[in-house]
Amino acid sequence: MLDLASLTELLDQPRKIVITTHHKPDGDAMGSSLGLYNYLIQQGHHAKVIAPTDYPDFLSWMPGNEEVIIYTENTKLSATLIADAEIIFCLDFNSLSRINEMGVLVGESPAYKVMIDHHLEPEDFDDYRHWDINACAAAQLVYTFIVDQLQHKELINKDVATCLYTGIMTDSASFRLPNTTSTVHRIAADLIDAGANNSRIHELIYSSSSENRLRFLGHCLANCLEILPEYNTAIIAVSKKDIARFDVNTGDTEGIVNYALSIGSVHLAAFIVERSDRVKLSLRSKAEFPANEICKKYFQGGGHRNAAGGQSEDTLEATVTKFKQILSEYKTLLNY
Ligand SMILES: [Mn+2]
Repeated sequence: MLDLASLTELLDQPRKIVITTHHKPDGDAMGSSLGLYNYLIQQGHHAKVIAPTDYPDFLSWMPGNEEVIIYTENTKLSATLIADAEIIFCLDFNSLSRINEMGVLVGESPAYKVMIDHHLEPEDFDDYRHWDINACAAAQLVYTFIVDQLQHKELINKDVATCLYTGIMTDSASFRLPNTTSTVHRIAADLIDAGANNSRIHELIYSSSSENRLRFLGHCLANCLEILPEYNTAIIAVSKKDIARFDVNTGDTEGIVNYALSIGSVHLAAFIVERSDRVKLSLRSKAEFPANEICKKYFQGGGHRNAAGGQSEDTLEATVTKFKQILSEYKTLLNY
């Protein structure tokens, strides 16, 4: 691993830079990427954000969004940019498998790779690393990278601030998760001072549902929610048929699991959805319960303690049954 000080030197001159993030980007993935992008272009760098896949409309308003390249829609251009890059920033992920086929291209590129991330157990593909699992968002680490490492607080302009605020807000579940420290609030305050309109950002992210999405949410809560009182656990299981019936789009399922977790007695919530090729699980937990452990051990996934994801090649019914059986192993931990 190289010293970040030499990266600071590298960035003294305009460079060809690619910024990428994990597939199916969320608010932190796009917020951290575009935050860094809006910083780098002020320094005269030739920077491009390449997202491995598309992302929902409620994330498509951030400054610089119109310049984002979607890999699956522009494979040739993306491959050229990655091969020609001098520096590739890898934000909000730490394993090349998280960027699908792009992982091979990034791995083969002669560019310096910079990991800015807050997930557990980073893979060893990077040359530079700004990594902290205690950070609530990759956007928080982009902030500290710009301010503490590069000493460019004055370059946190309105565009940078808007993107970074969005990343921090979404990944901390609106400043609610246990990793929302006083430092995070101070950074958020700095970003507001730099021009981020916090109220407007909340509105753009959380109050931009489509009618379909809201009706789908209603269906999930009324018809698909199951509570297991002995495990303080709630499950929302959704079939392919439901997805088709409500014309559910990318991002429409995001956050639904949090409604299940909002029940006072629920310590663990699972959103289990049947997709075309596999079943996906999204887990959220309160306090110390390790949602990521279940995903890692049983569902080829992982994540953070309070927010994790996984998948299964079984049917929806079989996956739900397996999940319920696993809960007995965690009964004591769930009954705190
Ligand atoms: Mn993140």
